[in-house]
Amino acid sequence: MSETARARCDAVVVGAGFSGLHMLHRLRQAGFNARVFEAGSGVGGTWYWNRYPGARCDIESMEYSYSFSDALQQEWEWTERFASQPEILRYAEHVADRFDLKRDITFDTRVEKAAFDEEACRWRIDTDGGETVEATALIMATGCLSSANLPEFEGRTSFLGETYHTGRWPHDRVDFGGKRLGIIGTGSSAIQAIPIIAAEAEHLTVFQRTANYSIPARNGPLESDYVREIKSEYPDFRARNRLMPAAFGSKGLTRSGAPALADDPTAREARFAERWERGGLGFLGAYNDLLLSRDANETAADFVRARIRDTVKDPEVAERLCPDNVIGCKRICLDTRYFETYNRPNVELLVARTHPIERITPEGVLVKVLNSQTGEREGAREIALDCIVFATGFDAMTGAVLGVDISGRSGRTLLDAWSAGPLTYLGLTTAGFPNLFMITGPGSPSVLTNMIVSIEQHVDWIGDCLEHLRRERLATIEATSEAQDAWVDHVNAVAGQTLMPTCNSWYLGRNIPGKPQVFMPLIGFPPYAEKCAEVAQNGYEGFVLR
Ligand code: FAD
Ligand code: N01
Repeated sequence: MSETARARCDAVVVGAGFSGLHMLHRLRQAGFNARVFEAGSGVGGTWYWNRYPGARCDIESMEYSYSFSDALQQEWEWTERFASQPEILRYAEHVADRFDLKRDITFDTRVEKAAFDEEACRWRIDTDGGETVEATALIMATGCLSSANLPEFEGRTSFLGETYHTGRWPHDRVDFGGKRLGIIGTGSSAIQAIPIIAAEAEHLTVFQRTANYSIPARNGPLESDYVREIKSEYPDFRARNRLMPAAFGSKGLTRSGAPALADDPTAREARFAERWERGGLGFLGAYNDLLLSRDANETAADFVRARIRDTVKDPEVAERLCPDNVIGCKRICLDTRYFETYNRPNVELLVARTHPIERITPEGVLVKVLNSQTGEREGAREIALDCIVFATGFDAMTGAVLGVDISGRSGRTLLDAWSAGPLTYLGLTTAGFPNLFMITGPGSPSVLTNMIVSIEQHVDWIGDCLEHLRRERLATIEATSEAQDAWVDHVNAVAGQTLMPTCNSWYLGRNIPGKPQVFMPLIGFPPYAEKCAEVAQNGYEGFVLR
């Protein structure tokens, strides 16, 4: 690309995870010149940053991969049912090299600011490397789970030992041998890391605020016959998955069309047990109404709680690990011997109900000691630690987009436009910000799906849209406020028909103090994909094209 083209291009893509890589390839194929900026030193996004022990996928390998190139999906060999972080990172590297993507990616560079110039109909984008680039389109491929959440515990910076965040893990191996560790959080990241860290550390204290449901992953090597079978019909397999509610799992066990309570308890138990034994996210697909009816949900929750009580030898510890919220209102976790880990003599579980964190001290973590019956304070206890792991998640869905100072028409900032929560049309665009696109933005199915499927669907839609603008010699596309308002209402209405908004999840922004509480993802991939296609076919309904 010439110097002029580098300073003035058709599109700037922010982020070089699976979204950014595919977007760059798609833009190039359509003859656009595009540049990608990536804060990290390499490609892979999530799989570049989250190198904590045990990090792996919860979507099966044969599905968690791109479908846009048949040659790619035929040649790549996954080794396990659920791929590990190193293997997924190797895959991202392979894709970047195979399609010669790195030459248009600027690494170690954060996009800090983007302003829309209304006269020129172009975005002006500033990086922390001091570069300014002009582009017709600005495409945020910044990730739903990329802005690490490091809570402001009092005294956090006074701690004299080592600290780590699962989403910002060092590249070199961290040696926990002979050390006293504390891990804060019991979400998916912690549930994957805890069994491995516990086996290595001298002692591990787990600080749990909310107990979580977890299903055994039952990971293992991929059978070559299975791989051959999928590869022999890959396009059809992908197409069937796109028709599934969360865009994965068409080859799993079939769903019962009947409500959970229509089965007698023995049949229901057998159905849950079959899925528990198979392992994986398919557990929640046992019945269609598990996320619609509290009574149905309780049958699945009871089943998991019974498995926790079977597994954890100390009945008091087992009770602390039993969640009491709706199963599935947070993304369900997959584990390998997570609950078994609490039978180890070197692991202690402290829960916020009786031992909430008061502050971090130079030597460790100080917890209050509360009476388990009355909740009254009985004292405090300092847990001496050599190392603290923050498995405290992310400022999800909006954190990374709002991490860039974006201003649209009349200089209005996105931060201001979204002050009461994210407003989008189709989760792809936002009114007042022409030619700004978000891949897997709030208001799209994104995190409730196999994200690679959602990424590919968005990349194709954006690619087609930019080709349309070029063909029709149009300068801008912008969502109308009316279409956006109706879309936001639709996203909320769909969520409101389910149990999904009933707990303190990051889907609602409840993990971040002060964040507006709005259910951000849209439930249901197939009708969403249909709607996006329909909007485009109808001449970009709900948009103004100039
Ligand atoms: P990301 O991979 O997050 O990439 C975004 C990139 O943008 C990052 O590299 C970041 O550095 C960069 N960036 C952000 N802001 C800027 C800026 N201002 N300037 C420059 N660069 C910037 N999904 C599934 O479907 N199945 C799974 O099993 C699964 N497992 C997961 C496990 C973990 C630990 C996590 C955190 C997420 C998981 N996800 C999973 C979700 C996962 O994020 C997506 O599957 C997918 O990798 C997202 O790709 P992306 O490119 O959209 O975003
Ligand atoms: O983050 P989380 P994560 N004080 O937000 C606790 C994907 N993923 O990194 O539940 C004390 O789920 C918080 O407590 P609570 C997946 O989509 C997938 O684990 O809010 N505790 C919680 O226990 C997942 O959903 C995989 O009460 C605090 C934990 O920290 C998403 O990424 C693996 C706290 C955070 O859990 C995020 O997962 C990993 C505070 N101030 C990630 N703040 C797969 O298996 C937070 N916590 C594929």
